[in-house]
Amino acid sequence: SSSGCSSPPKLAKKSHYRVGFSQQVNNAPWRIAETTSVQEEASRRGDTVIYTDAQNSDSKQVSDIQSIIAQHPDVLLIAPLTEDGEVSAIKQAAAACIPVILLDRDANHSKVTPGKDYITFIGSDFVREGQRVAQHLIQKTNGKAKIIELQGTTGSSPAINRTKGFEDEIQSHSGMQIIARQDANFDRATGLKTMQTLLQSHPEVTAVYAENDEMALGAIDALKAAGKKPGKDVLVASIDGENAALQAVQNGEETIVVQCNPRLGPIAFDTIDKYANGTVPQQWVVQQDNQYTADNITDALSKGAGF
Ligand code: GYE
Repeated sequence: SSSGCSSPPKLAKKSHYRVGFSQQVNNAPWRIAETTSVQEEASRRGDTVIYTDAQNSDSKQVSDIQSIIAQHPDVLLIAPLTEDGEVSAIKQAAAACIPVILLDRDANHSKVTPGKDYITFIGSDFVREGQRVAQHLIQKTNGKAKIIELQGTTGSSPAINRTKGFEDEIQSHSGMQIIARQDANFDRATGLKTMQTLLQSHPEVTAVYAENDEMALGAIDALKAAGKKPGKDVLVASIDGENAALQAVQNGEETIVVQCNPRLGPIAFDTIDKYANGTVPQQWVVQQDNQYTADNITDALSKGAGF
């Protein structure tokens, strides 16, 4: 590249690193668990974190990343809000010879390439998560359901891939019908409002697929307010594994929660170590996920599975 460093830039081995961490938003259990995991792992190692919170804004996240670049960290962790929104900032970091790792969400591979513009993406298999929800609902309903799909933030890698995994999986089951799908921004209040509106036009709904727990919990409140029993009249399924959703599995209001494990700090810092030692990581470091249903929820809760 014109800047004179390799692609991706090398990382000199040190006993302690200054690590930039650009978080997209920090407003709900999943993100707070992720942020805590990164901060705790850094302090365990005596590393320093330069932390920013973009408050759900692509443009703020770009300027956050620019301000971190100006402080010359050894390495930069980015949890990008959307697949396209932070692409320019990822390239700016690389041009400034700062190696980047994408954490929890990926970027658009037609615009940036892992192993070149950034070291790797560390996060879950979102397609698989969506498939797991679909397989459970197909089995639970004998392949017959009228589904409302509450989608995550438009343009984000988990929303794109959870939709794909779920919809590809139900495609061969003609009785599995999506009667409405809408973006509810991975947010509980938006999930509640969206579900209230959709229930008026689609009272025949028999299942809700929420692409994260927060939206499912909002949908459960909307169902109750409309006089419907979640878990009986309408099956509710979601992804993440936060405490309140695991409680909903325990009390029968949710039929499945597929885990998306937010504890990414140890994996991120291990990957930094490997890279500094000269090992080129895989282009995708896959986080391992569990799933929770009536069959294993008591055991999972006793082991502190939630967050
Ligand atoms: O499922 C959701 C959060 O990017 C994997 O983002 C993450 C998702 C997670 O807002 O709750």
